Amino acid sequence: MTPDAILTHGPKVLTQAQREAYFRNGYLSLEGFVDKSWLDRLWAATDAFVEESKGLEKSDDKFDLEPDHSADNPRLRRLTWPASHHETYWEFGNRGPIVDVAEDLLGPDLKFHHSKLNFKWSDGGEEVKWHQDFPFYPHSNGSVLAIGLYMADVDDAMGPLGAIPGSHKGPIYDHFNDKDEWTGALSAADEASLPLDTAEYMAGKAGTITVHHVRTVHGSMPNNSPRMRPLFINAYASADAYSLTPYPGSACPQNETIVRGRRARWAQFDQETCKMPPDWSAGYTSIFALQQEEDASLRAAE
Ligand SMILES: O=C(O)CCC(=O)C(=O)O
Repeated sequence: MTPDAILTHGPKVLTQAQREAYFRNGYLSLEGFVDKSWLDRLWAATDAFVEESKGLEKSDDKFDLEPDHSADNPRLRRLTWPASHHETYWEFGNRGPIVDVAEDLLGPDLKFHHSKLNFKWSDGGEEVKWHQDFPFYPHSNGSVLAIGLYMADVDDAMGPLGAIPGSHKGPIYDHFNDKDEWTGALSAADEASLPLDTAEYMAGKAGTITVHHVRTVHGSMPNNSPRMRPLFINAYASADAYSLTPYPGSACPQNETIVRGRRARWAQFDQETCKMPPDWSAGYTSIFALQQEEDASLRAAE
């Protein structure tokens, strides 16, 4: 759906200025948008998963772990597809307050795409390099976004999400290197062509949400603070934005669920080309493992 068409529908929770800022800049943050009762429920689920992860020595399709993760010193990078693992996460993604924000920015008919909980653990939790989401999950049009929830207070030392204003209106960048291997990140040359000094880092108290457009160039620095930075991300698409690839890896049954309105009878297309991502049908770990080059087999060219 186009921004003009979306703006013909009255907003649920955002002001006109916030909607326009999102369409202009490609991102938005809302301080303290999610209340404590939601955060308490999400933490109850999350604490149990951190406990469960202590029994693991290496990543699997549920937990993405830093290489030195141990029972005494758990270091999670990501809980993959939380909506598939606990009903509270899915209730939040399906009916929580962020769905109103998604509707204000995607229009009245919208689909859930996926969720993930990126921990970025204390004292060195890894960076996420500059990238766009579109090359990971290309759609027939760019009316797709991701909403991140800070489940704890996040300051500038903790690797808050950073976005480059206006970059969603620029090119769709190649996320393969010159050997045609998937890197999940922009090349050094493309980074150099961008005004990285204009990046805005969206720190915020617990309950703050970040919203970024699927084409916005975004990333985050390492977490060098003594506290972890849990960012619970849910991604949505306008109903008329049809996914061009199956969802990677193991099943995420909620993928493509209509969470507001109805299924689109017609797909809308942007007139642009985009290199397709690798075939991940045999498995996918996470952007962290890919960008840190831990599993070369996942990076092989198609
Ligand atoms: O966790 C972060 O800081 C960024 C996450 C992100 O961009 C992603 O998972 O695609």
